[in-house]
Amino acid sequence: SKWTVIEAGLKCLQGKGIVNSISLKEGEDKFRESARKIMTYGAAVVVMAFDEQGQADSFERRKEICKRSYDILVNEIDFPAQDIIFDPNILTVATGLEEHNNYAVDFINATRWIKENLPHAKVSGGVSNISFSFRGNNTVREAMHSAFLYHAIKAGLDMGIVNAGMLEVYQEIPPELLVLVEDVLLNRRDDATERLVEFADTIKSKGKEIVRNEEWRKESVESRLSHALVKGIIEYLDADVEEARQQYPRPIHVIEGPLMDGMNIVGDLFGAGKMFLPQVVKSARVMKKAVAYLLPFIEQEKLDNPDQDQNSSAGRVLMATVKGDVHDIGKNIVGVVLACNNFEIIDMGVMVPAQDIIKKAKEVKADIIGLSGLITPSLDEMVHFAKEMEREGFTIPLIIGGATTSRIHAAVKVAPNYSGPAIHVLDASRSVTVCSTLMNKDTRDDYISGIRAEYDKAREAHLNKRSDKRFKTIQEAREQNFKIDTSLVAPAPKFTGTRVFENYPLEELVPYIDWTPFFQTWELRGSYPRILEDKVVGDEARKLFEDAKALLKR
Ligand code: B12
Repeated sequence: SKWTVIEAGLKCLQGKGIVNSISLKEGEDKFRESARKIMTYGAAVVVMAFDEQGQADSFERRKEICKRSYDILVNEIDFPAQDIIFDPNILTVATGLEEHNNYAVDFINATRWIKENLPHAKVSGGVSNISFSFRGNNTVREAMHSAFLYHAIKAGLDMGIVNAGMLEVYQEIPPELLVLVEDVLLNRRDDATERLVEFADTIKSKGKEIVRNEEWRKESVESRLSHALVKGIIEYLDADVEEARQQYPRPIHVIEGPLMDGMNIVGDLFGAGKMFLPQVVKSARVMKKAVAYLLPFIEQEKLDNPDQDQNSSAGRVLMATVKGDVHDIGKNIVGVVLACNNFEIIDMGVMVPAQDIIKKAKEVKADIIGLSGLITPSLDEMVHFAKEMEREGFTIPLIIGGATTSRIHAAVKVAPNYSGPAIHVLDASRSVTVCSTLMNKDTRDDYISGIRAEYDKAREAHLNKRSDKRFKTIQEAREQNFKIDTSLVAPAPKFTGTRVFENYPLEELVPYIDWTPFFQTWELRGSYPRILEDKVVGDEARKLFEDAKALLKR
């Protein structure tokens, strides 16, 4: 950490830098001095859990050093707490030394402690250290990295340095290996290291390539495509996509079917913290390559289709992913599907500022503007875009889509800001019907007024739901706090453990059912039993409730 080099770097940076790293190794004065300089450049800082006595290697030492560093930074020199990233040392486990056995657990607990006790501070770590004992055995190392990340992220780890090529999908770690790895990481048994070393020896000599399990190649083409997407494997992609293309009636069906199904699995695993960003990037690449393979066939299909008049476009759709958002797989698919249906697509790509889209729409005389967005900030950007369309006097339809958008967002937030039609479209296949209906003079007006009526109702239901909530003042809430009657002694349970009821009359359970999730599943908003009296959905809720009870009696 040569300060002159760091400073030269900070001077050249356009964005916000992160200095990696400072610590209390050389005492508090040096620590303060470096931190003050870093603050002058507006950079963030990685603080190693290191002090005058050396590196923290227990939970207590990690806590002590991080707390001391935090107090100096935040309370003494006013360093912004959100710019502090602690690195509480990921140290190698399974070394054979007993005192190393709890290293991963200590790191995870320290992470949790930092997130709970040092407000706004972040936590990072160098992940591959954890598996250093298994150098040369990538199968074990990859499993260790993923399992470690899985648990550390749950405890609050914000970032980690990891070789993206050395990560297994948590879900895909063979169960036998996962147990052994987690035994080591979570220090679950005394012989955990020996057992993992023993297992590692059985696969060591084979090396990564040879041990790669190729069983998945024997499965159906749909499963193979899913597997390739989840694991980011490009090797067999063209052959598999070709096989699927020959099996499915139309090339577009391969996108809408197995490829979309595979991406949904990726989405679920990512959402559950079982896949990590670098892996999702690989999946995205596989998806793009598969779509690229199919495109010429889709084009050819259009040329071969004698019923379609190639010269007259069904309409000109300007598509873009909104400013700040990089997701484009969904937008591209919608573009392809619409193009297959004779729409002319002008795709502006990703992260497109509202003003650029507006300018382009005027220039190309777009019939419809299609916005895509998948992250929460995109929802506001879409609202902003609707306002801009209004300000610029547009009347053409605005269609919006992407995983985080919804009908209710379109109805409550977007539509009220634009006097033209603003419509949420759930997926690519629906985009064709929506765009075709909008472009057809005979169906357009009825469709738009139908959507407006539907959105008015949705907005009303939404407002109704909100006005249901009457909040107490903080004073009232405090007066209602839970009063503990300390004189009461909890009775001892009659038994502890599990009791199995073989023949139990299930109707006795019915009064205990929490019906609220049931109504939610049917998209009727409100809590049971109040929902039965709700002004908007009460009638439907009561009917549904009667049906459900009748079903239970059968
Ligand atoms: C792949 C992916 C990525 C890839 C994107 C690659 C690419 N070129 O697109 C990468 C790895 C780059 C990425 C990055 C990030 N991602 Co991401 N990503 C995903 C993931 C797993 C799949 C998205 C996808 O492609 N789905 C498949 C397509 C086909 O579905 P779709 O986009 O919904 O499109 C369909 C419909 O919605 C509709 N549609 C879509 N657009 C449009 C437009 C119109 C006009 C119409 C009519 C219809 C329509 O039709 C499509 C086909 O039917 C999702 C999870 C998920 N469940 O969606 C997360 C997800 C969207 N990502 C998420 C996050 C948080 C991020 C990051 C912030 C992560 C990070 N920490 O850096 C960054 C964002 C960076 C940024 N500024 O945008 C979150 C968003 C959460 C939120 N509410 O904000 C999600 C939901 C994951 C999660 N559960 O946490 N991501």
